[in-house]
Amino acid sequence: MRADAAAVLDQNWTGRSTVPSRSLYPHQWSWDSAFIAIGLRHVSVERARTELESLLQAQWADGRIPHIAFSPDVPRDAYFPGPDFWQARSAGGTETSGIVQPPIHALAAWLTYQADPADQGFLERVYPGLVAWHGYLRDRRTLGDAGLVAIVHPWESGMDNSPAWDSPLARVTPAPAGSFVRRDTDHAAAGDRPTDLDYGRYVELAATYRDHGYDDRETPHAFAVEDPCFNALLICSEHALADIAVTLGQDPAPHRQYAAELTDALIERLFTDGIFRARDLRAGDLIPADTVAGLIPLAVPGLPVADELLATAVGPRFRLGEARLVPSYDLTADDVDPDRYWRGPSWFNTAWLIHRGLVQLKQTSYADALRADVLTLARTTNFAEYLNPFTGEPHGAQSFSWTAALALDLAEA
Ligand code: 2M8
Repeated sequence: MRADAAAVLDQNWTGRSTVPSRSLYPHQWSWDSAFIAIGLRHVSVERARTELESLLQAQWADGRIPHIAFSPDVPRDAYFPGPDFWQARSAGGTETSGIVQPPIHALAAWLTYQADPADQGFLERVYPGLVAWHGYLRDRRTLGDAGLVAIVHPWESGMDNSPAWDSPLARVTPAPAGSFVRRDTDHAAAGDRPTDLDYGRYVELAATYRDHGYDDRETPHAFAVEDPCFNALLICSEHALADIAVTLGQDPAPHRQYAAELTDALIERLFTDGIFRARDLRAGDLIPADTVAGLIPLAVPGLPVADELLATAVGPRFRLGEARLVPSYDLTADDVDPDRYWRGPSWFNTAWLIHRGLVQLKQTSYADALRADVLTLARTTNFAEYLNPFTGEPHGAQSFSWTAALALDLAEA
């Protein structure tokens, strides 16, 4: 499995970063690169560093790390929405998208550094960009009044088609179906992917942001949501920034302080019924859908409600220990769909994050079982993008980079 996983990462390596999939996602994606670096460090720490540093070259002057850095070597229409749709460039001139993805990069940088602690130069190079990234989120994306950061597009959650986004998305008038051409359904079964209606809404939200110059003060942001996964990963990454600061002889206190404030706000604002739920800032209430995003705070160090959250993970909604990996959506929900994108299937990145939480909580038997399932399924699915949580049947892309990388990481654990 290790050799095959390393071969997937080799096939998908472009010379300075790794594409998630040669067919479906032929550019550099933000949180994919972070997950990829976490596994790549076991193959080549030099490549893992390059993966993260190339992503930081796509960072904007305002600190945001865009969700896609486009490759000039790929046809401009290979992926939709491509560079001609977004019309955006980084400070260094890379063509990019204008939205973001969950901030797991500082944690990835810290883990990459630990693979070769002799190279403090890497931390010195990435620390300022990572601080600026979190600064963008804190200063421009604290859209509610509780201190949590908000996402302004479903793609920013990384869980694009989550049932949690159905109600806030329903308020968005979709772009007309004929006004754009999807590319994803050229490479993946239409029944596994979001519907055309949802795509029309994604396009409308992104076009509105673009037409306001990606300015968070000017854009009306019809979709504005406090997502538990996004905020939990920001907390994990603030702890990582504190560790990096200590290593570099700088003051970790502001990072620990922000992490503590976010943790308090996460519990105060989003914890209910044994799980974290997303808050719709436009409607002003919690979104009732229970998704795997609500379990990701298990990875937050010292989470005071970890026991209750673990009980939910092993209960009927997610069946940790019985289901394959961890389903993306409540298995008792009427509209759970075990095959459709983020509406039931299991992903390897969420399993990796929950495994990390279980290890921190010293839940060894659950952690070991989940790790074994990741290692088995990575091999039997040919490193699938996602899979059916009842049968393990693969869906989406194969030879998918973060699946290979995170299986490799757990193989080393
Ligand atoms: C998926 O998202 C992209 C848009 O960013 C898409 O559907 O076209 C998600 O699974 C996301 O989490 C992931 O980063 C991306 C690339 O693997 O694909």
